Amino acid sequence: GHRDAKVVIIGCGIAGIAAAQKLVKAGFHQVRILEATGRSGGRIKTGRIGDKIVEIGANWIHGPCEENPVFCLARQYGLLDPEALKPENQALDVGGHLPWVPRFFSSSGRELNAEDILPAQKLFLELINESSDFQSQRGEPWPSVNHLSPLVKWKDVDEATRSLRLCVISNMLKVECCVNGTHSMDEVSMGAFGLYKTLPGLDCTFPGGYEGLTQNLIAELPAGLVTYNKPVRCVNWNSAKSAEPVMIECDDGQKLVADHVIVTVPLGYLKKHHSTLFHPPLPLHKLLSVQRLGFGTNNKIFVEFDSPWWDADCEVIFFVWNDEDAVVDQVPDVQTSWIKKLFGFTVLKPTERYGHLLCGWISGHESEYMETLSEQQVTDTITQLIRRFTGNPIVTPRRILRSQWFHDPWTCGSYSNLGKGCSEQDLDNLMEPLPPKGLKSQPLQVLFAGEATHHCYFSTVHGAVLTGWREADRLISQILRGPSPQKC
Ligand code: 6YU
Repeated sequence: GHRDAKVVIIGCGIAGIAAAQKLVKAGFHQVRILEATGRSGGRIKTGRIGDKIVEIGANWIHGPCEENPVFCLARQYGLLDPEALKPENQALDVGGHLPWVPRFFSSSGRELNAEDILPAQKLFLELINESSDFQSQRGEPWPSVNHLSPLVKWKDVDEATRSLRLCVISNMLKVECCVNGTHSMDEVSMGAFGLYKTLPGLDCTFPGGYEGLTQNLIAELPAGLVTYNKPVRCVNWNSAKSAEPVMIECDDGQKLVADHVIVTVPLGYLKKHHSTLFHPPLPLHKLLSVQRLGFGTNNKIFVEFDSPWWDADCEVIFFVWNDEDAVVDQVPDVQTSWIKKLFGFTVLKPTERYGHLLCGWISGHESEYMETLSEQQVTDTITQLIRRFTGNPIVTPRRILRSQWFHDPWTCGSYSNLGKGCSEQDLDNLMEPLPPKGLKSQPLQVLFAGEATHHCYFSTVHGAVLTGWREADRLISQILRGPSPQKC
């Protein structure tokens, strides 16, 4: 019957798992997942620092509400704190901006007060919101971030105050680089900014780890459906004779045959390996979109202390460099000053669960360079940084733990963004199955899911889930319908 079709899913991240779940539920019994590594979850990855559970990859459920499939699954599996389940929490709409209690420290070793910060924050939010409303056809709102400073008027303040506020704006740009997973805000399309949609609900975490989600989903799949340590080297599809099955070559030389393949490898991996991963190569329009869409690095550096040097109510700590009033989000020399890209730390709460644990955030080439340093080098630099900004000469971390997503050979970065010159069309091209349009009557051979293929929730876990379901549905509906014969 139709449900005998052989379906191979490449990648056991949340998108691959979601696709398998839907196909199995629809009665498909020849589904398998090939995963390069020895674990499932991909960029959902829970780790430990000492006895504390921390997230190496995805951190929050962005917008936990009824429309969010990750929230619904996590609730169903009983993985959330009671707080996150409250209807009030689901109704809060903060438009993606987190209402956290901040503290600001400057490189001169003093804490900044709110009056110094508020005008800069207000202006920055206006600029960002303005850009989100920007229609792509009107072009980019500013040519580069360095062009921001002349736009900033603040007439009746002295030069020192103006300079400090511009330094604060540089800090906020670095935050934005982390959120967007980009090296510089100059590299993302502000015109396309409005495509990304936020959901209501105050972002929440998984107290027992994000991997609880993937493990619960895997446990519901038939045993043995996932093959681990099985990297796929090449997908041999056939543009001409698409009625023939696809042949998949693995790194270990094994060859597998499938009627349909769902590719869920990260966009970063695709950018690097598309020429060897597909035979024949991807159609040109698809290839150009793979190249145009952005995929950047955002890493975390967890730092644990014996006792806190921050206030009990503090939720986020920003580090403002005094010499950045030219408005910059990149450092002049990566090797000597990569640490300037780290915008600061979020405080892990509640303290009873995490102790005195901070999470530092760093994006871009500076972050990629940080990955190449030893843990001791990173620890030393972080220690110097904190001592300088707090003016406390003896504060010493107990230990650190950092992520290294750029050098992860199966990810090659953190998550996707819309690069300059990107449009919705690029997302359409990326998710378009093979054989491409024009051969519509042919059976689907290769389908594309994964975080980067979602129209408005790219770069998120819920986006990835929805793309796995979407491609499973695409296959189910075509198979049940049968390849539509050419109508005359
Ligand atoms: C979210 C969050 N979060 C932080 C960090 C990271 C990400 N995300 P996978 O990669 O999981 O799976 C692919 C599999 O394929 C994998 O297992 C590979 O091993 C395998 N593979 C590769 N090659 C293969 C081969 N050849 N053969 C076989 N197998 C192969 N998302 O919702 N909340 O807090 C964060 C964060 C440090 C790295 C995140 C977050 C992103 C998610 O982790 C990610 O989207 C999904 O897990 C991807 O699942 P997948 O299945 O597609 O791929 C305005 C505007 C701006 C827009 N952005 C704003 C939103 C902010 C996004 N924020 C993220 C922030 C954090 C902190």
